Amino acid sequence: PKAIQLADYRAPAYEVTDTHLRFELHDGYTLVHSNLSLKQNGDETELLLNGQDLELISIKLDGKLLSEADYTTAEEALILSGLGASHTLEMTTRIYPEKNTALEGLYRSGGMYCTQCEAEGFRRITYYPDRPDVMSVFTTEIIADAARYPVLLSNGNPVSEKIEDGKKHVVWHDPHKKPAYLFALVAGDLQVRDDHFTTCSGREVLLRIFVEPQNVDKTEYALDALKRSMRWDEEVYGREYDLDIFMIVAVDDFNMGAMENKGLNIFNSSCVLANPATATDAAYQRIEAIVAHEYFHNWSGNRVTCRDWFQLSLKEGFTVFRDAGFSADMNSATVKRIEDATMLRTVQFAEDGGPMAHPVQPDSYIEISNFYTVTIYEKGAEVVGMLHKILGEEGFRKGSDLYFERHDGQAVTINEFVQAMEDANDVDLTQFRLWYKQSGTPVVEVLTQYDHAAERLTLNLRQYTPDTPGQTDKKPLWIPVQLGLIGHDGEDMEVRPDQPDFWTEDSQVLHFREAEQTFSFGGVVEEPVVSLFRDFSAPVRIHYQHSQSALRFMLQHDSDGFNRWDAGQQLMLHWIELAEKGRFKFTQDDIDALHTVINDVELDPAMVAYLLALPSESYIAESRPQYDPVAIHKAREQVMAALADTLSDDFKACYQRLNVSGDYQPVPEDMARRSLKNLALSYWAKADAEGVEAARLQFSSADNMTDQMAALRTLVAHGNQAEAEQALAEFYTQWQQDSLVVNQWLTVQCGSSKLGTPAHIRQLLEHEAFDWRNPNKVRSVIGAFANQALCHFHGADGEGYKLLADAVTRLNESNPQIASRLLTPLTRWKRLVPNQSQMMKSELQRIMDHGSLSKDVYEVVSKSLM
Ligand code: HT7
Ligand code: ZN
Repeated sequence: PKAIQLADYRAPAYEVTDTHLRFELHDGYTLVHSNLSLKQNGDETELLLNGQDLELISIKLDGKLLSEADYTTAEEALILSGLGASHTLEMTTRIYPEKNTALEGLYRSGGMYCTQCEAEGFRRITYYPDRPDVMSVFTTEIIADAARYPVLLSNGNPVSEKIEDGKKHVVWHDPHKKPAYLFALVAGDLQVRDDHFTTCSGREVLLRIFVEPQNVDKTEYALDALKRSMRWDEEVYGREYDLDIFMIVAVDDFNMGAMENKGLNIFNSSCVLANPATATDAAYQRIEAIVAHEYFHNWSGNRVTCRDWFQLSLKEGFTVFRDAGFSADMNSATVKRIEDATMLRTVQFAEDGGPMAHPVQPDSYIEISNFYTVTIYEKGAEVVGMLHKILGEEGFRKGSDLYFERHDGQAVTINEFVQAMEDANDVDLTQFRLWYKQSGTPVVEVLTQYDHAAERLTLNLRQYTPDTPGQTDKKPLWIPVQLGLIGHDGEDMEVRPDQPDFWTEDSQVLHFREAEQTFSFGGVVEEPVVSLFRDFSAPVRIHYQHSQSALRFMLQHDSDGFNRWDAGQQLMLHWIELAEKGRFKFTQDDIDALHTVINDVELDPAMVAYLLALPSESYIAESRPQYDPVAIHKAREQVMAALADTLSDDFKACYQRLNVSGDYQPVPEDMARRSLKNLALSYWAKADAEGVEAARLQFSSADNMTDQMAALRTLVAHGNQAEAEQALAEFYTQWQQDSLVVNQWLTVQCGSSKLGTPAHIRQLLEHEAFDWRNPNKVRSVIGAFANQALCHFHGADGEGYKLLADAVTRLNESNPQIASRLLTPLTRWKRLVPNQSQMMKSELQRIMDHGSLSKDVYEVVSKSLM
């Protein structure tokens, strides 16, 4: 397959000013009639229509039926040449949604029809210029059996509805121009929960969530999150909703989390359905974030969209930044920052260090679906976040206002986003743009020197970005370093650099812009503890050797919550390293620091839980150039046991203090309490049989899934085999009717370092609850195994790798997107210790040798083997 290059971008030859679609849904096939109004853009007279797996029944140009001689067909395209200034093109295609297992285009999930058109799914529905810079006004008619498909939905506002001869006909019209990737259609026997929202200008919007009948009691929270998102976007970004109706539909078979189709968001049911008995606090928080994310796309993505897919982060990075701001405002901002930085350091840094490393704005791809990555989304959001740090709250808002105003209704580039920020603030962001173009994780080396007599601190910073596939010799970036100096009393000292041009007082940000720069600070009366990159102010690796005592001090005193947590993580990483060398033992100072944290009742309990949680095995792995997952697992277990033993009385007391009864509420304070309570339970159970007994009791008496699932996890991790098996069996008996809960049951086992062996995974692949066609099931079993049960996935016999390669080969045929995403852990082979590394590479080669690979899998495997 051929790579697509950003440098080859050409504006479309024809616009489609109006798109009329008629869908006839029949058993076994669907007919799609389209009527397109075409208008020439420049001098080019050739129109390329994308199409994939379509049966063309008829094609008419300006009312005249065309024969095969009148057009050419290329690979997945139909080309009309010698066209004039404007035309009407009518086509009928036949498609087979029932046979569509790739879940792109129009497909069936359970008893319903639904679509997924981003990025290039629309071309599986009908021939069309399926590119984001072709924006059109859509009118959509849907015709289907009235009894089986009473609900027929598409984008925009409803226009008409009738039933004739047992068939329901519905017409929708979307007045906003949009690219085909935002098109959506749903048909099914669904129930709806309604609500209303009054916008800031006083318009009434009808809010509707459509679900299968058994799920109506799981829709309240998403609706609440939606209304809060709508209000927040008005207040924080001045963005008002623009249709009379906003709909969400829950679908069981879905490749990703959700999709922002104009006025008709389609959600993976796992990302929208929740009630206290079935959803954990983490699920509630995920739902809140994803509902917000999709809603925010209405402006950052739909009203202003991407010119081409190289600009994907224009909408995704910005929208993740926006949803992070929302979550931070709804919950604890520090905890949200810790979660985001953890994700970046574990998953995005790994991507940057692997064969698929790419810039936030890539310049080439084989399959665009492979580029819905943590780099595009999360690193993209961090880049926007750095702009926010540099411009400040007010400057950033001026920039976003200008961007939306200037580009409303357009398909634009990342450069135009940065330009709006520049123009609104009168700054030169030329150097900053490199963040979009250079791949790889920058490294910042820091040296500090304190001159007591002169009361002066010197800070020497050096930056470099390692080579990544296809990119060498990178230039210095503009790195915002949020800085604090902490005195011996634990209070922040005043920071006054001698280079005021490189300092922003409001945000306490130092602007580090050269390969090497030295900053000095006068009037520093005592040697401070230097708190660098507060609030994770840049997505970089920091090389700075804090002493152990400085880390303990920061863990207890840093006024920046993020760095407080980070200091604790650095201490823990050090303990784990010592354990691996057989030299770990707590010092009294370590114990005192941990005591202070666990007994700090003033602190947000969610924060305490994060401060006491050990870094995950993947986080530890990612902090090293090469790693041995089994050794990491053993060392981490040893430190966990020591922590649990040393503080067992504190954990017991903490658990008992926080284990209060009362109705479950998915509100931040209660979630925070539960998170610390359940962390304490887990440590207590690790240390003591009494703790396991408490978990057993909590498991059987819990009235909410957060507590039940936490207890189940604890029993699986720290109970004996019989206790774990019994709890799992009881859980399955209780929840086997609820597919989303069963997914959690699968994940607990498959991601477990106790149970997640290849043999057990193979057994679960045969279980009645497993289904290869459902991406959530595949992720719950194979994804959890390969990404969480690292000591088994990387077992010495290579069985884990073989299992993953078998799964990828199987899914390559039925669902290439999922196959390719699942592959990620194998692509990291160069970072593993030699034995493992070789076996991983052989499995990649085995996939390659399989032949007939999808573009998705081919791209990832071939780049990994380079
Ligand atoms: N913009 C949406 C992306 C998406 C997607 C991409 C490829 C294949 C399937 C997909 N489903 C959704 C999701 C989002 O970022 O909001
Ligand atoms: Zn998105």
